[in-house]
Amino acid sequence: MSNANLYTVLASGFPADRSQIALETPELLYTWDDIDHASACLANLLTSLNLPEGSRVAVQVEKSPEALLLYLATLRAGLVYLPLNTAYRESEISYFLGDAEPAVVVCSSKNLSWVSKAAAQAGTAHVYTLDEDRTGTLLHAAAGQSRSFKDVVRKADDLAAILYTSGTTGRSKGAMLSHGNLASNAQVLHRYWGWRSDDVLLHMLPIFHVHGLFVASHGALLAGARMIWLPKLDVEQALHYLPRCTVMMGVPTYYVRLLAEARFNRKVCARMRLFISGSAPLLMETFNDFRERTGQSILERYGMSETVMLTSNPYDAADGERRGGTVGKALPGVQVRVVDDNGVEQGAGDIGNVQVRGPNVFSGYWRMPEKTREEFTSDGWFRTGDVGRWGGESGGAAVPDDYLSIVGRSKDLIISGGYNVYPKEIELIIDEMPGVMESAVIGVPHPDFGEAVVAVVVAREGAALDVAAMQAELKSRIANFKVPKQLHLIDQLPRNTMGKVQKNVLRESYKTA
Ligand code: MLC
Ligand code: AMP
Repeated sequence: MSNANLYTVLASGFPADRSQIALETPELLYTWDDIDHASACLANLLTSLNLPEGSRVAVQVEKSPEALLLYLATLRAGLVYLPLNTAYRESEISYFLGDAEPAVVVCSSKNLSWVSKAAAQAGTAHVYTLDEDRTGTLLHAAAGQSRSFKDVVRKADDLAAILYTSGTTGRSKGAMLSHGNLASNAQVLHRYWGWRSDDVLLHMLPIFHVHGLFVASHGALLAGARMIWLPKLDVEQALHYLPRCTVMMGVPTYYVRLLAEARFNRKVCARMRLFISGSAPLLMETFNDFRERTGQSILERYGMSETVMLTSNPYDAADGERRGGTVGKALPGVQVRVVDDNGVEQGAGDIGNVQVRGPNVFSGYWRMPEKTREEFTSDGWFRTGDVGRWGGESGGAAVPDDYLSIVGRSKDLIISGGYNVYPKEIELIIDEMPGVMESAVIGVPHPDFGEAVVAVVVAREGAALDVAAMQAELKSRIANFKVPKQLHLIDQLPRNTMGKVQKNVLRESYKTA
């Protein structure tokens, strides 16, 4: 029986000469042998813990090569990887650990005191630290382990990772992705985007979400291609490394920030063959400005935590043009449909709900069978919550009928700088604050983040609210990217005849605020 372990699949693409460079940071070089040996040491450590089948390894650490190695080791050991955004605060982490009950938690040493408290409450037996300078108890514990490891045999539908995505009710859900979900998507993208072993990927994305962890890293690993591994988006560093790179991935903010730098030009991009954007809508203006500045068209694709990648603009000109304002065609093997509220498929040009099916689509939400049932149709299509259209027009020109455009969302979601923010989660916290009667959280256009979070709050009669104190309270409780950039006090929220808050009216009122 062949092994469907995702690491085994990715490693099938590593070059025969393992002394070549796999990963480069500004300070260090890691060969393919280093990736193999170091992930083996970590996998041996995890295996030595004798954890039950399906145990979760929850990780909230700064980006480093070792953080990637820990992910690969978790796959190799057949355990389930659970990445957590480094911006999450204590109450958010307590929720995730309480819900997922991981057997192992790895955190930054600066957060050890509060993370270990949350881990103890969740019944986690093993807590390690890992810092970006290759220190911490995890590497110490792994140091004596063997440098060889036989990947644990996994079936395609065995669980590989859980990715928490926030929900419209304010409660985050863990999307369960299998080895097969991730491997099939990596293989499809490998072919569709023409990955080559001589590619050099500029990797500046965080590695706790689909985009940086799966789409970018898997792409390079499966191709046996080098990654230039930077801790975060840094325009100066990008200008330094881009002339040696061939592929870059980013959320739209990455491209907005590159374009804001006059030194970003054709010469810098001379070796680049592919700029990819996703996770949030790329403005037509950014697509056009980029083409003018560099002579290259950004390839926009669309996906989500529950499904990995779903659609992509063509890479190969033979498959069609890259059309700004669209997310391209369904990827090979992925089925995408646009239906009305009764499930009837819409014709080209008509707007409807986007539903998907395929080997990449997750099996359900962790310990939420009800929620899982709600999000799938009876015939097995996953409801993305996105609203889209086949064909139609974009930028004043007709779009071919097999290109999808995302025109809105049926879920109340804000995407800020590529991070999802569910208004409900923030409204619940604001509503609990003393003196608050009610609140509404909305997204408004923002030149850098695409959308910015704004809160509109109504005070109880006679209560005087202190906006700065409310902001500070929010900052202490939730990840910084969720904290409203502005908080407005208002006498009453606009409501329709059904009593529902009219967020569209608020968005209009505060769009230039
Ligand atoms: C940072 N800040 C943000 C923010 N990121 N505010 C709103 N939205 C964001 N996304 C704020 C912080 O709160 C802080 O404010 C200040 O900016 C500086 O923080 P920073 O961390 O130094 O910011 P910076 O490094 O500039 O980060 C911006 C960014 C980053 C755009 C580079 O957010 C980023 O890398 N985003 C990528 C997200 C991503 O990978 N998404 C993929 C999801 S997967 P203060 O006031 O506290 O100082 C997915 C599926 C798919 O969606 O299809 O891919
Ligand atoms: P997440 O839950 O973090 O994985 O975010 C997934 C959501 O991001 C999708 O449901 C879309 O709403 C959005 N998204 C991803 N890619 C794009 C894109 N290219 N254009 C518009 N929205 C996108």
